Amino acid sequence: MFSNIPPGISFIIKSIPQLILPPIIAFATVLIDRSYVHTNVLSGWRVSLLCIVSYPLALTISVAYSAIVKRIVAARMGAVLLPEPPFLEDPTPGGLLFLYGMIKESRDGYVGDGLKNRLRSTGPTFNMRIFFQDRLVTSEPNHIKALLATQFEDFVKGQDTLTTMNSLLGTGVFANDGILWRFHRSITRPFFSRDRITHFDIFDRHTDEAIGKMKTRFKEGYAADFQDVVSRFTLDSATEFLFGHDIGTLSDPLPYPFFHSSHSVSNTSNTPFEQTFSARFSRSFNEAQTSTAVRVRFGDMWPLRELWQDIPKEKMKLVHGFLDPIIRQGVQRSRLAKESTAIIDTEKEDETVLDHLIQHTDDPIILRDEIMNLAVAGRDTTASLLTFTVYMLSQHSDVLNKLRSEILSIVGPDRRPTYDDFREMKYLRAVLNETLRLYPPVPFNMRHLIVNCSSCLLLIYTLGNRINTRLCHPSNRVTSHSSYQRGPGWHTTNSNTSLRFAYTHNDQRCIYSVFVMQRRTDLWGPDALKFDPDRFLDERVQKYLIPNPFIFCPFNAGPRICIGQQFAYNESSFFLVRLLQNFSSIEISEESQPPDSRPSASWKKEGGIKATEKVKLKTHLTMYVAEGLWLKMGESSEAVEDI
Ligand code: HEM
Ligand SMILES: *[C@@H]1O[C@H](CO)[C@@H](O)[C@H](O)[C@H]1NC(C)=O
Ligand SMILES: *[C@@H]1O[C@H](CO)[C@@H](O)[C@H](O)[C@H]1NC(C)=O
Ligand SMILES: *[C@@H]1O[C@H](CO)[C@@H](O)[C@H](O)[C@H]1NC(C)=O
Ligand SMILES: CC(=O)N[C@H]1CO[C@H](CO)[C@@H](O)[C@@H]1O
Repeated sequence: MFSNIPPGISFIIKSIPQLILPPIIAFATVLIDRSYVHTNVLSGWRVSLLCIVSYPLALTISVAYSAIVKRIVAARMGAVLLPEPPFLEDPTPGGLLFLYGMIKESRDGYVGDGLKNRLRSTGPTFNMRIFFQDRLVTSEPNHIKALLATQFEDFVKGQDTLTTMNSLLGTGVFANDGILWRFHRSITRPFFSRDRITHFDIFDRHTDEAIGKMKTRFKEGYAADFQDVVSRFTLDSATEFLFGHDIGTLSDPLPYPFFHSSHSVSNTSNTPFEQTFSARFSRSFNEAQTSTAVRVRFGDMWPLRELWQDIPKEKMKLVHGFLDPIIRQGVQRSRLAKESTAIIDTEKEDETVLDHLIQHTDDPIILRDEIMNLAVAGRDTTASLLTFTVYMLSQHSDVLNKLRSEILSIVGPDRRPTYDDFREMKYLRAVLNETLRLYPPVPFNMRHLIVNCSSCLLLIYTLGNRINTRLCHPSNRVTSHSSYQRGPGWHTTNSNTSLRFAYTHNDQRCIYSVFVMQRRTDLWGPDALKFDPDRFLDERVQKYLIPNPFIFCPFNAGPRICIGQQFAYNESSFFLVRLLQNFSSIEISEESQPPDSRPSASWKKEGGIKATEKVKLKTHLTMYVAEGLWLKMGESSEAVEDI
């Protein structure tokens, strides 16, 4: 019913009760007061003052009330509240100081520092209250395991996610829960689990185009924005395998560094390049995603930023306009095929994802949404992995040389790589894994805790120095702690185990950060902040990863684990092999890095990985390099290849 009303307006309509209730109650109180106490000084300004004061008063009362209720319920269950950062860290009401810090961090701070600093005073799982709303924040592998796998049913994407993402993704696998999610996942997944050699043809063509473009640019003596190149590569590849038409963004000219006179691409005026369809397409697609990410950041309040217009929906118009005719044609083609042949040949290899989906539904909206879900899920993530991998190669020539010699010895200098090659290339996998560990493309994510009762317990107990987690419902009320030690999946406890029950409540938001977790020195060893692919191959695997597999979760885990994981490994491996067949040196071009994207001077002082960072990291839904990654590469000479 509200679908055509701008989000801001329907938000305000829904908020009317909250807006008028406090002053009405305040006014009523005064009336009662007057009739009983017979004061007749009810002047106009008093009433207005009362109405104004009624809002903070109502807020204070409701915040205090819910805090007291939580405390009582928790105490009754023998639980404590989740630790919170000390009040001194943020004495402002509603966590405004932290919110300000977050906005500042997103501008020139280092990703995740805000969380890391709080974690120091609270431990890896804590409660962060912003706008008086509780958020469980965790970077603890056992809690992430509970969230994603063992207690999957209790932690959902939730209605908020669906509403926020709807303009971008419509209905599809990404933002749905329950039966709808299961349906979307079941029609999408099989496409990724079959043998598809044709993908390699697609990768090959676009890889070659990308490498050719960069070669030309390097010959002119300029650096190229590698992040831009791989974003086009993944978009062209994705569109081709999704619906058989590549958008052709790679055929458009590459941007020049900021100091060059024809640096027209990031210039928002209507230069010819800006007018090309592929540029407009990828711009609309980017802006739709960025404006969706802004919604996520603003929490419940986002509709107020979109009073008159649904911004992502507006941006998606161009994308939909392009997709709709392609989908209509696909549906028509499949109808004709069905009419002309009595027996439907189900064994036939589906050429594209669209061909595959049409076998399950011919609803054009479902088809379009499903395609968009895959495009959003697969494009920037893979571009991010490639960008950070090559960034790391530019900083670690030893790794670059080792990877190159693996490529030359297994694939050789010019053969096209195959899947069997990738299976043999242990070091390549390790390089990708190490990049995914330090620079996970999806650094932060969120779930909502839902339970079919008004309150529930997140049981946190420590075993030695590990923290473990179990969610339990109040129906099995805590009478004695020992009753929890016998159930399935429980570690046997001993005397140095202390049990602590932390209370959480229905619809609590739970933020988890694989970025923070995958950089923890207590989980990965003292050298956790060092980029070292060998940690996935030497004794450190046995020591850290094998006993505790949830410390590495770049694709998440459990029933919602990334559908495209193998596809992404295939695509990135292919691109990297081809890249290193053509180039033997990679250098970051610091002078081409736009001034805004250079790391803040203060990072140097703070040491660790931050001190050696050459670029500024940013994150919307995925992580990326601010203003692009500007590189120069040296072509591999014949002499080097002659081994
Ligand atoms: C390096 C590349 C990639 C990374 C790091 C990555 C990471 C992730 C993560 C963390 C999730 C979980 C999101 C959540 O549940 O909130 C996810 C889900 C998903 N990914 Fe990927 N992804 C990558 C590439 C791809 C590709 C190439 C595709 C498809 C072409 C893809 C398709 C999907 C889909 C459809 C989901 C939703 C699954 C569901 O909710 O059931 N991903 N991915
Ligand atoms: C964009 O290009 C126009 C001319 O086409 C120029 O006047 C303007 O200064 C440029 N803006 C930026 C930000 O480079
Ligand atoms: C990389 O990580 C994946 C996913 O966890 C794992 O299956 C694979 O064995 C790892 N490869 C290497 C070489 O570490
Ligand atoms: C990766 O490539 C191999 C070889 O073509 C294929 O068997 C496998 O299905 C691919 N995986 C995905 C998810 O594309
Ligand atoms: C664009 C370009 O020059 N690509 C080359 C990269 O290397 C492979 C293998 O030597 C060649 O086949 C490509 O032509």
